[in-house]
Amino acid sequence: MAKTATKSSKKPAAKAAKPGAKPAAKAAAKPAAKAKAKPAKKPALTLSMLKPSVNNMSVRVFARAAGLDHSETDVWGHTRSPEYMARNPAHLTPMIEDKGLPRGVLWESCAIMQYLANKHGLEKLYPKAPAKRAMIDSAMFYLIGTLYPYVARATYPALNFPQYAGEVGHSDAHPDKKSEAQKAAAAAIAEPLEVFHSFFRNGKPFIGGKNPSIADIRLAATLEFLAVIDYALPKWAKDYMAAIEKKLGKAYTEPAGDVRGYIAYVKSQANA
Ligand SMILES: N[C@@H](CCC(=O)N[C@@H](CS)C(=O)NCC(=O)O)C(=O)O
Repeated sequence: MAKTATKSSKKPAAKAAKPGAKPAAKAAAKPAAKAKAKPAKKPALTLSMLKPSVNNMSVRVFARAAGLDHSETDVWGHTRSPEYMARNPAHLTPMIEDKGLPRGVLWESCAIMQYLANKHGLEKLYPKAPAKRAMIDSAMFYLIGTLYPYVARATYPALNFPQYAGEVGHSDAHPDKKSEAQKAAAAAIAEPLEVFHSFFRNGKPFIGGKNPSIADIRLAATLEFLAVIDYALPKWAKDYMAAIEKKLGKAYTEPAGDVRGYIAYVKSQANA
């Protein structure tokens, strides 16, 4: 698996050793080829991300599972800075910067996974055959367009995330009204969730078949948020998430740990 370098956008990158600096005695004794070894090259692919976010978790899991050499920059508190907005007027994460992109950057988690899977020929994660690929695309669009808005409305208040303009949670409505809306959104999750199970998985271990696809990564990551409201996931969903974690191993658990850590933190604050 490729190494992932993570840095915070607050901290400047560590200074490289000055050219011409005296080599240490040991290094000086070594053959010239070794002493002149070039410093590791910065990966060409960089990911700007927020650790508590499942939109970001999706791409972070994907990049690790695909073994892509990349670096991560934590942009917490910086997405609306003039520098970030100049590159990404939508001020969103995840965002990648990759050579060859017409505008230099790309955001939207699913588009990022599709692009990188296309670019690197990752057929196991994103099948090439049009009909199979269409099912993965359909599952991801359904997730972003239908499931995720319910998940956001149900969990963002508990996560202390800002809610979307025009919704009850964003308004100055009475707390009872907000709670009612949050409960309605939580209740609405069951139907699309079942669609992923009965229609998209259709008896297979994953939407992608025997192996998790980018749609599976996107779905499992999304379901992580539900722990913040102690949502009672159906047994199949718990088993499904465990199966993805088992298949992907550290590629999944490492980014999931950031989301889970944030959820544990907000829960401990709420109970304090
Ligand atoms: N549909 C997008 C959602 C991206 C999104 O909502 N990103 C949020 C974090 S969860 C963000 O970066 N917000 C920072 C901001 O708006 O300033 C995706 O899947 O990538």
